[in-house]
Amino acid sequence: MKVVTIGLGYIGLPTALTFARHGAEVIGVDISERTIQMLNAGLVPIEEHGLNNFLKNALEKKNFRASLVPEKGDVFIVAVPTPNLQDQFGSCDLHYVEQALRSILPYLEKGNTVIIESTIAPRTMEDVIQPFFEKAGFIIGEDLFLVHCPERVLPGRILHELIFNNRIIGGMTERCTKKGKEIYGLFVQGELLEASASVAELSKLMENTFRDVNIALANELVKIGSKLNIDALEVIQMANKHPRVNIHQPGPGVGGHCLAVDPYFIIAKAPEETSLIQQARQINKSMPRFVAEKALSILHENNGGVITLLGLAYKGNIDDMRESPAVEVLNELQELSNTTIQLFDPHINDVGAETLEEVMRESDLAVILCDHDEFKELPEKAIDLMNHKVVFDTKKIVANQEKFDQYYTLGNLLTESEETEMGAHYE
Ligand code: SAJ
Repeated sequence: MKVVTIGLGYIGLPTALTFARHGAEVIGVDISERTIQMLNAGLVPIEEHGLNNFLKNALEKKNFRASLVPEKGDVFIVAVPTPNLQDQFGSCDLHYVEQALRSILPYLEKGNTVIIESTIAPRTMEDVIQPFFEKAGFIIGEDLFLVHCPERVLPGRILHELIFNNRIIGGMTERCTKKGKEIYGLFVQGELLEASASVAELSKLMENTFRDVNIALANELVKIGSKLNIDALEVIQMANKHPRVNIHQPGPGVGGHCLAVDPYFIIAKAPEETSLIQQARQINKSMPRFVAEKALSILHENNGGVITLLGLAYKGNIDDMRESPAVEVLNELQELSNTTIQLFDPHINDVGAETLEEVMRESDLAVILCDHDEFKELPEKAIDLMNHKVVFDTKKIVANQEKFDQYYTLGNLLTESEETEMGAHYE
């Protein structure tokens, strides 16, 4: 089987290399010359556990090659970004997908299968993609097989989840679905779930929306706890002891290219029907401001002037800053004050300081914004260099809390003077 993958990013590259590892001949196509050069030289442009090894192996076996242009094959897999359009509701921007489809069209032959892995708005396969190929003369389900097979892997665990997750195979016809199942059957050990393309599209979007809405509930709880001086994190721990309750974890906001993007694709298609989804988005988007304000009130309590932000990625142990709430916290802090801000992220090169010692020196407050392993046990040497040993741990991951004079989380947000004030209020 010869597979041509279009897009060699966070999803396309691991997918291409997984096909190669399982015996397919794979051509990976991308519009970035740098990506192509790096890959053919054996260098992986992104951080993802195990990917280096996969690439090395595939190049040695000569069953993977990166190229700027597609070529003929049996299966074409489109895994390009689908960002939000800057319109009223942030609808799905299909222009990379359309560009990818135009690029493969000259190489398509009867009997080929085209798979869209990119996340797309509900009804896109039926209303946009099928008509595109029909216009080019193909009969879908007879001489071209068209499938939407949304990726569902978690960054940081991609190579494992590609194999073991269940996979929705949404064909335009039954024959299309059957083709899709044969193709992913090469390596997927999870269930291959048959669905229509429209069901596949909306399922994928609802998975991330489910998570977004549930995180919003946890974030709202933080605000309630902060107002009533009740530890929201402890409340979550207690409530989750109930067998049917699973409150998610609050944080400085929701980032990444999925949870912060996908719900808008549904909202844009059904604005009147999505008030809960819209409200959840608003709550999650309000968190960076909330965190920035709290950080400033802690800083002022200690008459400090220097904040250190630890972690700029959108979540722990990855190097991805897309839609990162940490960057939003930085923007909010810059808008709200002229405090000196120092930055550090051990997974992201070229931004901020090089070491924890360097970034904590003379700092009055360290704010942890993502749960990188490196922050779990902050070195005493670095803490000792701080001007005030105060930390605001928005992910509650620091194990050696006793090394700080003050330890704040999203569960205990009141500074001493706020607590005194609150006591007076209730007396
Ligand atoms: N977050 C919280 N609280 C939580 C969980 C996450 O604040 O309890 C935050 C994270 O810090 C991060 C954001 O949410 O900023 C998103 O992180 P994530 O780990 O929930 O998800 P992603 O965006 O890395 O990957 C998601 C996954 N979807 C689901 O788990 C339903 C993944 O399986 C999808 O493949 C991926 O989106 C995608 O590509 O759609």
